[in-house]
This record gives sequence, C-alpha cells and structure tokens, in this order.
Amino acid sequence: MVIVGDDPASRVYVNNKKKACAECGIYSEEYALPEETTQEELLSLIDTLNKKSDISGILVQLPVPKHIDETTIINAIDPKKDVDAFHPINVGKIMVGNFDFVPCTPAGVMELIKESGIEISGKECVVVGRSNIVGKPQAMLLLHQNGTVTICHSRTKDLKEHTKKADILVVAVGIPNFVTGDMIKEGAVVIDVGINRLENKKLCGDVEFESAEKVAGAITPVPGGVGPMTIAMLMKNTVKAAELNKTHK
Ligand code: L34
Repeated sequence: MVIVGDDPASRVYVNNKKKACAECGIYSEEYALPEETTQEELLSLIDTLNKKSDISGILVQLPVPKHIDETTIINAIDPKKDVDAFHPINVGKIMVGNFDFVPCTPAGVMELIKESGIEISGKECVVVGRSNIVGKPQAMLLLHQNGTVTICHSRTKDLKEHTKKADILVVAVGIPNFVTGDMIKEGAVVIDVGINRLENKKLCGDVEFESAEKVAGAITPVPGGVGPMTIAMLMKNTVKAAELNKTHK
C-alpha cells in the first residue's frame, strides 16, 4: 500500500486495509510518502515493488497529489500485481470478460447483490456515475451477468426518468443525498457507493437514506455498506495475485 500526502479519508481507508490484511494473515507493507513526493520518486518506488518477490499486490491509494499524473502511476504498476484492476491491461480484460482482477468497489457491489440472492439477469440496471474506478467497470460487470444496463452521468437529461425504471440502482457520483426516494422504483435494489463527509464530520452516502428506504426493496447503508465490501474484495484480489505471481515465476 502506497499513500502519498495526508488526505484524512485516504488515511482511514488505508488503515482499514492494513487491519484487514492483518486479520486475514496477509503480509503487508505500507509506504506513507509526504505530499511533496515527486512523480519520479513514486515511479521509482513502484519499480522497486514490481521487482520485489515477496510482494504480490501493489496499491497506490487515490487520489494522488495534483502534481502527480494518476494515469502515469497506474500504467507503471505491473498488471500481475495490480490488485485494484486499474491498469489498462486489466481494464481491457474486464471489457472482454476474461479477467484475473475485478476493481474492488464494483466487485463488492456484485458480491452484495449475489449474497442477497438477487437475480441480475434480465433486470433493468442503472448506474449513476461513469468514473473509471466505479461507474464504467460496474456497468460492465452487471452486463456480464446479463443485466440491461444504463449508465447515467452529469449530462443525462431527465435523470429521474432513468432511475425510476431501475430494478437495480447503483449510485456513485460523490454528491451527498443526490438520489432521493421519489427517484426510486417501488421495491428496487439500491446500492449507495458514495461516502461523503459532511461539515459536522458525519458520513453520508449519495442516496438520501430516509426517503429511499421507504420505497426500496433493499438498500445499503453508509457507512457499513459498500466500503467494507471494497476492502474484502481487495483481500480476495490479493490472494489471487499471490497465486498468479507464483505460477508466473
Ligand atoms: N487505489 N484508491 C485505490 N483503490 C481503492 O479501492 C480506492 N478506494 C476508494 C478511494 N481510493 C482508492 C477505496 O479503497 C474508496 N475506498 C474506500 C475504502 C474503504 C472504505 C471506504 C472507501 C471504508 O472503509 N468505509 C467505511 C467507513 C470508513 C470511514 O469511517 O471513513 C464504511 O463503512 O463505509
């Protein structure tokens, strides 16, 4: 795990990941680098970790400081150690449907749906948000399970018209209480990926829970919903990486 700078939310997430590794018996190293770290220094650390035989998985916690180019960093990670599945090789494999790693947050969402006994095949699935980290891979995973998938975003006209049709609604926009109960179909499965910190330090999701839970058939809370699942899926990818790197030696 590599963390650059001192974003307080990132600090919490990385601590949770470290704790999960310890609980699972996964050996981990943390590299906490100062905000002023140069891109070259970060690339050099990634190169070292790529070559380090006792490290199977590498994760650079995002966001990185503005003076560092995120794409350059992601591209530098050995795809076989890319437990986030952010490298273009792994992104391409997800598109084709033949993948080793699944990005942790969308994988966590899929696991929640599966464990709850919810069928995806033939369902109207609406993903709100089109980020490379969540929205796009989420849509692809739902498509692989034969969902009918719509991706909505900031330029979508009449968002409510789309969300109202969703049997499964995944919201990942990063705006507190963005989706309200009146935008949800009766009985729909609502999965809230957002984690927003309000001024009073309280956490809230992208879905207004109070109004949404009255109409939803199932709904995830924030905190205690998708966040912990993201970490669980990271553990799964890390075990996969250990197996993968063993056979490739
Ligand atoms: N490289 N960067 C990389 N990989 C990732 O998979 C992430 N992500 C997102 C941000 N940047 C990343 C995470 O790890 C979001 N994320 C993440 C991880 C854990 C939690 C939330 C987001 C989490 O533990 N959430 C707790 C609450 C934690 C709190 O108190 O703030 C929850 O119950 O939702």
